[in-house]
Amino acid sequence: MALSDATQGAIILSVFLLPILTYVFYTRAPASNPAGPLPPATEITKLFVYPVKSCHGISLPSVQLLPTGLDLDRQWMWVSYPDYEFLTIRNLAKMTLIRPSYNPSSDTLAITAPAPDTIDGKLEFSIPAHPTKEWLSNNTEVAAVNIWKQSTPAHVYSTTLTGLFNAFFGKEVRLVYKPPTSSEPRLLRSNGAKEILGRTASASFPDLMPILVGNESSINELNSRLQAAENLTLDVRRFRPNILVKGDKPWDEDRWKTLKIIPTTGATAWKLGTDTLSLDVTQRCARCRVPNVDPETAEEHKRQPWDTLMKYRRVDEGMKFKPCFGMLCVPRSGGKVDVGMRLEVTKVTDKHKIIIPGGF
Ligand SMILES: *[C@@H]1O[C@H](CO)[C@@H](O)[C@H](O)[C@H]1NC(C)=O
Ligand SMILES: *[C@@H]1O[C@H](CO)[C@@H](O)[C@H](O)[C@H]1NC(C)=O
Ligand SMILES: *[C@H]1O[C@H](CO)[C@@H](O)[C@H](O)[C@H]1NC(C)=O
Repeated sequence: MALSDATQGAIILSVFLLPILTYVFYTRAPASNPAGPLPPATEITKLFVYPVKSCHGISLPSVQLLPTGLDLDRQWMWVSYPDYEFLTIRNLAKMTLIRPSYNPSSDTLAITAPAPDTIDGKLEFSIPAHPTKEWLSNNTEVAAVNIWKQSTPAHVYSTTLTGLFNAFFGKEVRLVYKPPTSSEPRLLRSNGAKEILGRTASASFPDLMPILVGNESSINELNSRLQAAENLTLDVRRFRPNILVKGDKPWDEDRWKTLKIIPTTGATAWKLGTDTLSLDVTQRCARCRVPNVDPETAEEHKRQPWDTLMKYRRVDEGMKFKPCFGMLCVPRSGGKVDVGMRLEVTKVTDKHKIIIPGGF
């Protein structure tokens, strides 16, 4: 009996095609991840630190990645006196006019601000960027300071150094310092809390996490919208990133889960046994209106980029009423990071969701 065409077709299908289809089904690994395939490797184009919280940033060609973030980043902060409550650019836009500069040969930070009631007068003082215990005991006193309803001990600088800045703020203030290694660390909360992150991690004075990674392609995409709407181009520094990467696909960072930085040969990582620096991406960075402030002039734009971001960047389920820009990270291992190093996304996820900590 001759086989019908249909039967022959069925035999061919089951003998040849089915095993192939089964093989293809089980080996299409990227498509089985709902967050999609890993993006191609990219490159670090800028490194920024903001030594004094809420003040102007510094771009560096190279910096140490510590367990608490980039060295010199937000280790200092201004507080009110006598209640030691943190001061922030959120309600004091002019804080961005306070400019730190770093002198590597003397390892000092010079802090300047415009002197009030002068044309170009400056207030200035200089402090060690990596103070010794002895210097700290000579020039500071320890007190508990408050940041986002968290109390943490810090070194309060003598007003013989910082007193001139009372005039800039128009009230009594103090500069405080929390070293990257502390016997009483400020523990991370939110998505960086131990029960979420899986380990204990801390930072000096960032709002939430030690590191903000930003992607140039995303600021470019935002700028193309702002350009079309209001002939406006914003500098990425308004978003205060620490590590800026190049990229081709805007907003791809929304799904990043772990990152790896490939050091130049000869560099050593602080986590022995690894030759890479790695970061856990804990969450998206929900934004307030601080990016509306021009970091050079302290002028606040009435609408942008807030209005535009609100239209299309409310992308996090945990914080639906704020737009997101950039990804917050906690270092897993560290060492020297240079501009030009390769950055790889090693894991992606579709499960990012901001946990709002108490006090915010
Ligand atoms: C600390 O003060 C002592 C006593 O005045 C002085 O001898 C010492 O040089 C100071 N050390 C530093 C690092 O400033
Ligand atoms: C856009 O802004 C630039 C820089 O501020 C200005 O020179 C130019 O004339 C503006 N163009 C339009 C169409 O308003
Ligand atoms: C940013 O960088 C990545 C590098 O992995 C690139 O592939 C991606 O398309 C870029 N865009 C964003 C924002 O992710």
